[in-house]
Formats: sequence, structure tokens, C-alpha cells
Amino acid sequence: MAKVALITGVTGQDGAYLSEFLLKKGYIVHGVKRRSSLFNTDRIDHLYQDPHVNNQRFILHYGDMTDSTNLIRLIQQIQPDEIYNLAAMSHVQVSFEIPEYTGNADGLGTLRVLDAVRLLGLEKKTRIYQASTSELYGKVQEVPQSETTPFYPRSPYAVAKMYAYWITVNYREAYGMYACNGILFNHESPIRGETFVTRKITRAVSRIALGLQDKFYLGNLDAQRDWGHAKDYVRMMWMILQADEAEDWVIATGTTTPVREFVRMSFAHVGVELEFTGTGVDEKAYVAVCRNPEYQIEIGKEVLAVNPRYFRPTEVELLIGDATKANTKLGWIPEYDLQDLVTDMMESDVKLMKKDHHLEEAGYQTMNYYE
Ligand code: NDP
Ligand code: GDR
Repeated sequence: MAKVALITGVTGQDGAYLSEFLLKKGYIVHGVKRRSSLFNTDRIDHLYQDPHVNNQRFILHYGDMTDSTNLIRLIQQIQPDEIYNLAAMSHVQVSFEIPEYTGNADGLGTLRVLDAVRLLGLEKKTRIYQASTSELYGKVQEVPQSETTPFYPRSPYAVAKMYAYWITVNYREAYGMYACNGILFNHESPIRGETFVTRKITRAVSRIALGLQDKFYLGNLDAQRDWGHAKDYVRMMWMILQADEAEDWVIATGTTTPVREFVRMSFAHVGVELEFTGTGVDEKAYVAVCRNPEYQIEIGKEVLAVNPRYFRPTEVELLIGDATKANTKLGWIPEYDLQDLVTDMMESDVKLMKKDHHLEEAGYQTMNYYE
């Protein structure tokens, strides 16, 4: 019998990669998507199956983390072997703008899933993966950060995820449920949301290289992140639910890199060397050398400036994870390093922006997002 998985947040970056991964493993995959006034399934359209035919293996349902009755009904109907709770308002800066909603969807939403499983008497059948985050560590207490490092959340998002983390632990201890936290450090990919810093960079650099845009703006260039590839991380989500014991796991590469260096590596992909001047809010980057004749970027052109619009009221300065437990107990080793990640993202965005370039040449307007 094929195993049945339910993924909340199926339309997101991780939901899309995880769906692909589980379908390849022979699972029947159910996904929860939100109602939206436009189609919002871009990332999973290649997996779409006609709902009018029988024996579908990829099935989408409308739902929302803020609606308990919906979640109870879906879990009752689907009777999943595994639930991957990936749905969340996942943008740290935006959580300062919509803190109450973030608490509801990210914090209480997790409780709703756990409690639905309990109410339906599925405690012994259904295994639950909770998408916890390195943002829990927040203000630096120790580095590298492991399963035993104390938490100090620094945003409404992180505080909501802290509730989700502990309610998952509590339901495991109180009701004997197989419920685990994956404490995942930042993971990115060509389908990363456009307003997270890595994708914002790779899109802007591609547009600048192709003459579609002059410059872009970022916030804190000194922040350091432990960036991995989402494909490696969804594989680990599945491994976590196959382990003998329900536990909590840190997933990270163990290497940390400043935002500025990610910018430098992305420009290097299109043959551009940068010169940075100034500090803090006055920092800027100029083109010093352009080696690739395909891209005619003028030497001395200002391509990046810092703008305080992107500073956060409280910042997480340094994240670097220690995934020794996952490496040794589960045998998880990431296949991508940072250079592979930058190359994958840049290749994909240059290709996408070439499409935009053709459209503009044909007289169509393409959209540049400044967020
Ligand atoms: P995304 O932002 O790409 O995806 C989030 C998903 O959640 C989307 O499908 C979104 O739907 C859905 N969603 C948001 N709010 C609701 C809601 N109220 N009800 C139902 N669905 C909702 O995130 P990622 O894929 O990057 O991350 C997956 C999870 O892992 C998130 O919980 C995130 O917080 C966590 N995480 C991510 C890390 C990372 O580096 N990527 C690191 C650590 C944790 P829609 O498409 O309609 O917006
Ligand atoms: P993060 O990711 O907050 O770590 O959360 P993000 O890419 O948004 O920021 C990383 C760092 O870059 C700095 N930064 C900017 N960030 C954005 N978005 N836009 C900018 O212009 C910019 N300039 C500098 C930020 O200040 C920050 O220090 C991500 C999300 O996926 C969470 O859901 C997840 O839990 C954590 O990773 C682990």
C-alpha cells in the first residue's frame, strides 16, 4: 500500500520540492493550498494531475492554517501516515507588519494540526514534521548552534515558531505522538520566494547583466547566514519521519557567509567584479571589472546601495548550524555547497530574465519587484 502524506504549504518552495520527492518515492501526496484570487500553484504546476480522473497521486485541497474545522475535516478525510506542516507566513521582516496574523498561522496553526490528529485518534498512526527554524536562536548565545543551544527569538515570526516548536515537543511528550521539529537553517533554490535576500540578489543581478535594471537596494549586508539548498533539506524532512524515535534535529551546512559575499558571488557568475565603498547605510557597490562580453555593464556603474527600508527592528546577525546529530545518526550529508547553490540560482534567473528581455524587445512590459 502506498504511503499517504499531507503537506501544508504545498505551494511554497519546500512544499514543491517535497511533493516531487515524495511522489518519486511512491507516496500519494495531498497538499493544502490557500484560496487566492489568482492561480497560486506556479511551483507545483508540473505535478498537477487532472482532478476529473481516478487514481490521482497528487491531490490539492483548499485550506488555511487559521481554520481548525477545515484542518480537522481534511485530516479525517485523508487519514495521512505523515503530515509535513510547512505552511507559514515565513517572511521575518513582514512578521513585524502582521504580528498577530503570524502568531495565528505559524504558532496556533501548528497547534491546530497537532490537536486535529489527537482529536481524531490518529496519535499512533500519523507522524508529524514541524517546520522549525534557526530563527529560534535569534540573538547569538553560542556558535555553532545545535539542538542544545538556547533560544532567543528576535521577531514575531520567530516567537510564533517558538510556540510551534514547544507545542510539538509537548504533544509528543503528553500524548506519545510521533512529532518532530526540524530546526532548519536558511535554504534556498531557484524557486525561492523573490523577497528573500538570496533570490532578490540573483534576480537583480541577472536583470542588471541583461540591461533590464540599473541597480538594486538591500538592507544589512553584514548579516551572516548558513545557506543550503532546499533540495537537500526536503530530503532530510522525510528522513526525520523515518527515524525509529521522534526527535528534534538541526539541519545546516556548517558554513556561514555574509549577505555581501552572496552579492559578490552572484555578480561573479556573470563575470563582474565589484568594488564596495562606504559602511552601514552609506555602503554602495560599483562595477570594477566586467569580463563577460555577453554582458555590457559599464565600468564604474553603481549597481547596489544600502537602504534602511530593509533594516529590521531587531536583527539576527549570525547563524551557523551544527548538524552533527543529523550527519551521524541519520547519515544526512548535503549534496550542494554554497557555490553550487549560487550557480543553480543564477543560471535559472539569467534564463528567466532572458525571457523578460525578449518580451521587452517585443514591446511587452515585464515586472520588476523592488521589495
Ligand atoms: P514559503 O514562504 O515559500 O511557503 C510557505 C507556504 O505556506 C506557502 O505555500 C503559503 O501559501 C503557505 N501559507 C502561508 N500562510 C498560510 C495559511 N494561513 N494557511 C495555509 N497556508 C499558508 O516558505 P518555505 O517553503 O521557504 O518554508 C517552508 C516552511 O519552513 C515555513 O514554515 C518556513 O517558516 C519554514 N522554514 C523555512 C526555511 C527556509 O530557509 N526556507 C528555514 C526554516 C524554516 P501561498 O503560496 O498561498 O503563500
Ligand atoms: P531570513 O531570510 O530572515 O534569514 O529568514 P531573508 O533572506 O529574508 O534575510 C536574510 C538576511 O538578509 C538580510 N537582508 C535582507 N533580507 C531581505 N529579505 N531583503 C533585503 O533587502 C535584505 N538586505 C539584507 C536580512 O536582514 C537577514 O539578516 C529566512 C526565512 O525563510 C524564514 O522563514 C526561515 O525561518 C529562516 O530563513 C531560517
